[in-house]
Amino acid sequence: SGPSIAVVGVTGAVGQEFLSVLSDRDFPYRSLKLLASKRSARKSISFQDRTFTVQELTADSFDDVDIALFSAGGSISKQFGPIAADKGAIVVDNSSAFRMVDGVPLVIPEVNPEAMAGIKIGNKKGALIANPNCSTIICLMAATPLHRHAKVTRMVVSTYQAASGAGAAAMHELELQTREVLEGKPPTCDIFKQQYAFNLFSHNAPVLENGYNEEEMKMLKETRKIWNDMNVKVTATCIRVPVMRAHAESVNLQFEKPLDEDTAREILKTAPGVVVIDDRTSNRFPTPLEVSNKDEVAVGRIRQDVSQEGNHGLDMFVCGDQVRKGAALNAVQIAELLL
Ligand code: 11C
Repeated sequence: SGPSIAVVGVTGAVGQEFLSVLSDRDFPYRSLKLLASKRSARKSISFQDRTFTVQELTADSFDDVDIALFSAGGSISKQFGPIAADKGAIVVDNSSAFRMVDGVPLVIPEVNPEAMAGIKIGNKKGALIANPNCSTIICLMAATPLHRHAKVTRMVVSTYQAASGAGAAAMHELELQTREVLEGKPPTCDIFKQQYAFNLFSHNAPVLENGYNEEEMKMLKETRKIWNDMNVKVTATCIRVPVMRAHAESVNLQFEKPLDEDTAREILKTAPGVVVIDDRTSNRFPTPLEVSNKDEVAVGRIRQDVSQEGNHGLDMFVCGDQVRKGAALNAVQIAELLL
């Protein structure tokens, strides 16, 4: 029993993680369809003691699908998302295709589940729901509980983003380059134009006319939509670092009301999906490695921003698994809200 599910882009890094998360959380389903491009069709995938054959994604793939989890890139979502929704499916889309479209909820279940009110399995008309960008999800998991308490007026973020954000091929390139550099060979630069191993560089998203790259502007626009606050000021600098699958972010917050660091730490300790690692004595704070393959976002370095008067500012350091909470887990949690 349960809904009929389709996974679109099942052979990608996030597609594979959808399956792990569905299994880990014992997500109930009556049928499961695994969809991918023609190139991957007919591949076998084992899932929960059964072998599934990947089917080619076509306009006919969505007859009798209740929930479709999409992670196959923006152009596939734009082409097939509306087709699936017209056939009655609720599409949870991991791409940026519909995030800023009016009427499409942009949801982090711990933050704004109310945005998807009224969307139900069994409604004749399907719907599109967008999964936010991974950097936005990881940042807002920690910033929102504090925002609810003292209202954030300005947020300054610097990211340290993992290879997984650019897909399985980028993860492979990081591993390959690391070996090559250690062996004194020239590094293979197929995915990124510059050396990645033992280096870091500005995020690979296109740079816009205002000097920000698209990843940085996503953090600004998506935060405003998720918090339903068009006045919150956000600025970000996004950097790709040679880490495999978890993003780290330095977050500086300015509040309307005063908020001291002890209260902030207590708020974060009880925040859903958040763990606090903040031990100044032993210099133990979150690392991308220890949150890898974990569901929770870790936060530490929680401290008063001394540049702001009257406890109106805080700094913190946040780490979260990009593939899991930054993508697949968040999407499956959205699907859980539909059950
Ligand atoms: C990264 N956040 O880490 C990106 C990848 O809008 O979903 C995902 C881009 C997006 O590189």
